[in-house]
Amino acid sequence: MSPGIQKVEAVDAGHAIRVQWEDGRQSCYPCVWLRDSCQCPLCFLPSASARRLLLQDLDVDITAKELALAGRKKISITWPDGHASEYEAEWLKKRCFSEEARAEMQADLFFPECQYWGSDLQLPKIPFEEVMCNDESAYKWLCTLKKVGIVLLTGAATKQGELVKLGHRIGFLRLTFYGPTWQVQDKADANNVAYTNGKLCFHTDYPVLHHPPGVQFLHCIKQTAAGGESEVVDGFHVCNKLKKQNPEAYQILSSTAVDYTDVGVDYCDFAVHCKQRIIDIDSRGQAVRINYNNATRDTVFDIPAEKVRPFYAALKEFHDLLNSAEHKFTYKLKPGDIVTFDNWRVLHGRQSYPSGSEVTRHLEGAYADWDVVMSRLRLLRKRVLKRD
Ligand code: OGA
Ligand code: NM2
Ligand code: ZN
Ligand code: ZN
Repeated sequence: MSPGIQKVEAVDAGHAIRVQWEDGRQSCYPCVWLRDSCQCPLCFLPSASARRLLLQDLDVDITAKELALAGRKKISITWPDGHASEYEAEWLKKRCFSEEARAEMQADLFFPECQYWGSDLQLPKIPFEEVMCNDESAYKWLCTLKKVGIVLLTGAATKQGELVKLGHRIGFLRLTFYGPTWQVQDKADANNVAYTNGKLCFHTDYPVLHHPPGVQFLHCIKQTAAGGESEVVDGFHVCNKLKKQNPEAYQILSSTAVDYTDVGVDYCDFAVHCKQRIIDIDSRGQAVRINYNNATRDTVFDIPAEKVRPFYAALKEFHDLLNSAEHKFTYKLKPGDIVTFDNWRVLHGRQSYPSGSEVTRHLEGAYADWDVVMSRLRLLRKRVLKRD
């Protein structure tokens, strides 16, 4: 329950109002924002939770003509053209513009909590069946996936189709040129290095797409006796280390646009090209997405010749940190395991395994977008914690 309102008054030459709360705090709201956020049926469509008001009808310099407090829980504003707006105390409190209140709201919306890990990772595990039929378990799964970046679901059937079910559980899967789901096996004339028996160094999937898949699922249907171990590393944790230890390498990898290419046929024919920085950073220089697959990094390299060697030197530094014993976690998938991980954060790889005439190893893979996963996470939280 938010506190009641003690007093409202106009400030900033009428361009804003100040609310005095009963707990002694105060909040300021610009009039242009208040008018823009009017919740009346003319300005807002509740069935879509969306604004109907058009920007052309908004006066940036608007001031309130009349201001009234209705019983401590609501304020009413009459605008110069006679339009009337009402705002609930609780609604206003959540939208307070103070740095503290904004940080709280952003944390509530985006689940920013992040637990870094290295070789000491305690791989979180949840039974597949629980995630499928129990909302608390599904909530725990997605919360942990967001926070830790990796969760192992156990006990799925050892046949294709389990990831389609998981896709329905969250909403829908991300279709790519490799199909709605895809089969990781040693294939003749492989159209991707993943479809061989070779070692895969740490990579994120699909940096050749401008919006790489945010979440990846790998379902182990069959596992080889020798080799085929999985490796994962916390890319954000390693980026923090690189930034400290070698700021120049970090600067190069977070600013150089690298060409990626993927050409072939699978779900349909494709010729995909893209430029990505290997380390995408936010305005504070913090890594927010790793875009790195050495296999699809193009031989076309759109930088001046003198910058090429420094780039490779920086990439080697990153590679060495990723592969240091301190940072990487090794495990082996068992049939029925589904590893789910943040493909923007966690780099993954596998050891090579012997080739043969029969299929000795088979993973089914699929992708989802973070928007879809986060949407399900918010809805599950609402239901599990009975919030609104
Ligand atoms: C892939 C991949 C891992 C594995 O298909 O992109 O990383 O264990 N596979 O085969
Ligand atoms: N597969 C596994 O970036 C990549 O090419 C990742 C994608 C073939 C769907 C591999
Ligand atoms: Zn209105
Ligand atoms: Zn991969």
